[in-house]
Amino acid sequence: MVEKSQDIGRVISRFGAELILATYNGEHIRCTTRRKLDNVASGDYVRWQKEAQGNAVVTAIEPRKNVLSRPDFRGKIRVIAANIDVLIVVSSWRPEPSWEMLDRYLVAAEQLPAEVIIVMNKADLRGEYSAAADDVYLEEYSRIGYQVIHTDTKTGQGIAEISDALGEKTAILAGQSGVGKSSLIACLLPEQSIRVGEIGDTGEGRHTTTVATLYRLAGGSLIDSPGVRDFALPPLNPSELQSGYPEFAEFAGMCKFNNCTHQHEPGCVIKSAVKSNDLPPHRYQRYLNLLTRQINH
Ligand SMILES: Nc1nc2c(ncn2[C@@H]2O[C@H](COP(=O)(O)OP(=O)(O)OP(=O)(O)O)[C@@H](O)[C@H]2O)c(=O)[nH]1
Ligand SMILES: [Mg+2]
Ligand SMILES: [Zn+2]
Repeated sequence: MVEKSQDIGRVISRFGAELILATYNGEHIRCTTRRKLDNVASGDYVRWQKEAQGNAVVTAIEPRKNVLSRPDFRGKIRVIAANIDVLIVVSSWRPEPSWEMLDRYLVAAEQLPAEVIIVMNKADLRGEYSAAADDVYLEEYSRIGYQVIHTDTKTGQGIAEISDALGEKTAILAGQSGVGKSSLIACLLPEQSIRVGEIGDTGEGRHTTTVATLYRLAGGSLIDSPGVRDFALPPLNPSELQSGYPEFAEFAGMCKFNNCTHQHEPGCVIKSAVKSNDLPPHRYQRYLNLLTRQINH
């Protein structure tokens, strides 16, 4: 926790060289940044001061707990937000869920590190749009201990469960465009006007939210982030990747080879546990896909 001090503020959102900052007493002010603070992001704690001309300027970023980043379309790493306690990965039934992308977010959460909540929004569309296999995939996440919350922003189903889970923490909503991240914030903060977008005929979102923005809840903070088409992980070695699979933990050190990647190695307890259904098979299959892709990159 950063101490409350008059010259420390928290970044609400960033537009190029300009920031909106919440001061220690909750007032929002507009600030400029010095060029060297290029990667300052929503959620950062920063030092700021008033200049002689009356404008406010940020002079330094306080040490960070972590940063959530992703490569942009040119492959350059962009910081999305900083100081994240909880990563809320939001999926919906339309646009349809990508379980592989969800797994990649769960691996990213482990690297931050941050706690995870899996939100399945648009519960009202589940009957119409979900496939039988989806129930099986979804059940695997609960089985290995992830908190899964089903929400419907029209009726408010599941919303209280999210705020209960947040407490005084800082959380970020991440996921595909159009799954309803901003709608969830609008539900949690009915007095704020928050822009939500339509989805197209194909069920794809339209990238309505363009900058990450931090909102204050009763106790904690919640950051809305721009929807993605895909979420790629930075390069990771096999053991970093495996740490994103908490279900493997109870078998740690039990494979014949201590650098076992749980693919084709003899004496692999993970492979045996999948065979005997002591580990969820679809998660394991996607782990193998992801491992192959991470190593070939
Ligand atoms: N049926 C249904 N539609 C919902 C629900 N929640 C949100 N939507 C709709 O989904 C569409 C997209 O919602 P947004 O909140 O803008 O989605 P987003 O994830 O913030 O999208 P980006 O900002 O593009 O990343 C809107 O048309 C919402 O009305 C829900 O619980 N049920
Ligand atoms: Mg949005
Ligand atoms: Zn193994």
